[in-house]
Amino acid sequence: LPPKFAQLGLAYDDVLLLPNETDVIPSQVDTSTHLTREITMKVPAISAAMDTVTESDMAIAMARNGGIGILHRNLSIDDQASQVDVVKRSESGMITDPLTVNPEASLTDLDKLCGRFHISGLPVVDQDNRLAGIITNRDMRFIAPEDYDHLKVKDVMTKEGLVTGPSDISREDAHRILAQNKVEKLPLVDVDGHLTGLITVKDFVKTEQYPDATKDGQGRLRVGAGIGFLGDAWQRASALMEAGVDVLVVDTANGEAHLALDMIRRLKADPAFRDVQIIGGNIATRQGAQAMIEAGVDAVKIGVGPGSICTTRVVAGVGVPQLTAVYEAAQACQAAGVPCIADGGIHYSGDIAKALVAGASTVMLGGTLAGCEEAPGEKVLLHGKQYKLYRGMGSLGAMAPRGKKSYSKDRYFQADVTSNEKVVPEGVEGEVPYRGPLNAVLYQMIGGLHQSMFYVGAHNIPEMWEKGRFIRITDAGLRESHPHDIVMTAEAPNYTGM
Ligand code: RVP
Repeated sequence: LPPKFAQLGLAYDDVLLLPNETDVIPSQVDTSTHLTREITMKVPAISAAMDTVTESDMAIAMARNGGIGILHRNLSIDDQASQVDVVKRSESGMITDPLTVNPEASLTDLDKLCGRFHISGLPVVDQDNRLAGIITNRDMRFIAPEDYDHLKVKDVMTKEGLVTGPSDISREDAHRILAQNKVEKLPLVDVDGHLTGLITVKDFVKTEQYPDATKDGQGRLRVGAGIGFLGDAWQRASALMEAGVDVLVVDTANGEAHLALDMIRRLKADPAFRDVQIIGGNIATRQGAQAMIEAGVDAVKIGVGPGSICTTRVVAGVGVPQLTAVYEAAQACQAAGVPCIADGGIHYSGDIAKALVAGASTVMLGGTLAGCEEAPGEKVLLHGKQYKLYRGMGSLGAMAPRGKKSYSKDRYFQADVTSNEKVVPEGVEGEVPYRGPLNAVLYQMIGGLHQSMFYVGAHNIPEMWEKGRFIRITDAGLRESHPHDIVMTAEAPNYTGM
């Protein structure tokens, strides 16, 4: 037999960071980082591609707060692509292909469109894309919803004295015109009156409100999306790319699978995907990271089995304790200049710091964010407390949903199983406490990271890699780390118990 035992694997709870001499002020640290080779972010956090974590609301909130969301793929290609569209249209410097409405459309149709994209009004254009008017909630304010069906857009839109700007207007001029005319939307038109763009006041406000937002070159929020590698995966990738996705994540439980690596190679070789960054995962060893790098990924995602809902380590007996996995994989990644993502098992803000010190550039969060307002699903009341559903993508519910198609079984290479009873789950389903809006949760998680950076003496993430050192601890050390010998009587916003 060949030698069988690798090194000892360590989890986040097995270590602590050593304090250092420091001149760092926690509020002044720089947490900016690389998501991929080409995309940078101000906050090293990513929301997981899970159907109880990231849909468009979460992706918008994550990008506004300086991170990014990866839309899950347990839904049809059209639905996933339209979620990309919702994020990309949620705010922008200038919208070059604004949503529009036809003068003949009913107010019911208009209302649906506005609801879907969370917008308050639209430019109205004729068949030739000539601006005919604008319709906003101001025009709709005194119309009873019963009348929506028989009234048309042209009956209520504003058409006189339209305030417009030229196609090549500067941001400053646009702001001035909006302010002078006290309007919220500025359609841009060419010399023949064709609509060429739209600038809205909301976007100026959002830019001030969210200075750290992760945005593309056109000022639109960035968004990622998960894809597979079997069946219609290529079609999915193409549809997402056309909708404007910034990052595709080839998402599998075993990134060393040849099919996943082939998908990455094909995407990287195709000039059509030139502007889309490709993340590959998950792997948990140095050799796994190396395979991803050789396939050409723009970032490597690390984690086999650390997820809070994951049973891979018991069902298959496979995995690597996450701190060691990150440290090992990061050695290959850093040598190749490819950022890596520590995915799963992050419970406390201190774990984010440990993942970064081990060599990661960012962390991916599932369970920590599933309780947020912006995560999909309703709140449920259990024993007088509010909870939200959280489930593994390898759980029975996600791989064999009753009466629905599962689009993500292939993450666990179970695409060919036809009977639901024959699914072998690698995850569980449950509830996590409701935690309110994402910005409050991230504030605590990233605030904790700022404190870590102060203790470590790191002004930025590369200094975390350089200066951070771990000390291994025992069970007694772990017990000592958590609150002890006290009955907690108040909930802390950043501590949920051991
Ligand atoms: P956590 O943040 O600890 O809840 O872990 C989230 C991660 O767990 C995901 O990003 C994904 O890599 C992994 N996952 C998702 N589903 C399952 C499963 O069913 N086993 N695991």
